[in-house]
Amino acid sequence: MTMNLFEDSALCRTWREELCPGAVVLRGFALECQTAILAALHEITAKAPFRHMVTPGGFRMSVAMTNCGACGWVSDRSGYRYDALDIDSGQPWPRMPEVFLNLSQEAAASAGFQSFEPDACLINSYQPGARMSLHQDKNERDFGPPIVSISLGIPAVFLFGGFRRDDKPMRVSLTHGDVVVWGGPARLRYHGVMPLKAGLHALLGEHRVNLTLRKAA
Ligand code: MD6
Ligand code: FE
Repeated sequence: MTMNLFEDSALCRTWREELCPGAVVLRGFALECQTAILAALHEITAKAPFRHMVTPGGFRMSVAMTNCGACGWVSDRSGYRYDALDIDSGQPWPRMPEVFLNLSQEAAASAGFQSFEPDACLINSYQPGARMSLHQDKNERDFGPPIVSISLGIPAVFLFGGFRRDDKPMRVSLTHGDVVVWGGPARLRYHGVMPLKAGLHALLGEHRVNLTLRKAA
């Protein structure tokens, strides 16, 4: 009999780190389809370019954003919400590429969330200095489905906190190909991203791009 060190070698394509009940980092989970992801990303940003949205309080966000899928996350003076239309072009957001859908469903299932059906993918682009302050993701209609977060490009320090803004967050380094699945009892934890340090990635240059797939409607 041969020894198998993995519980299920077909499913175990990465190292996993549990952050807390409901949140797991799947290291390198997106690497095997990185070429398809980057090609899809170029098509999306040709139709719906990255832009710096304005917060309801009137501040320009340091992270540039776009979306794909049936709904897109937007912010302007009237608030944060999901909208079927790109408010800059008036057009529907580009469709969700198959590779985003498949990868996020595999990651969700591998973290124990079956039948994940995302309808929104928020795409964040960070340049050195860009940051995301601590927040909860709560514009979605239902907090039952998880969020799947795919990190690409130069590494970032992800802040992963508690259920109150002032709970001291853990710091988790996320790098190219890492996928975080986040749901169940962790779904409403505060989280954010430290100001991005300068770096150079072979495929993404001086950027970090993060995709978060959600079931918004
Ligand atoms: C980012 N991510 O990593 C920002 N939200 O660029 C998020 O805000 C986020 O990664 C919910 C779940 C996972 C995330
Ligand atoms: Fe978030």
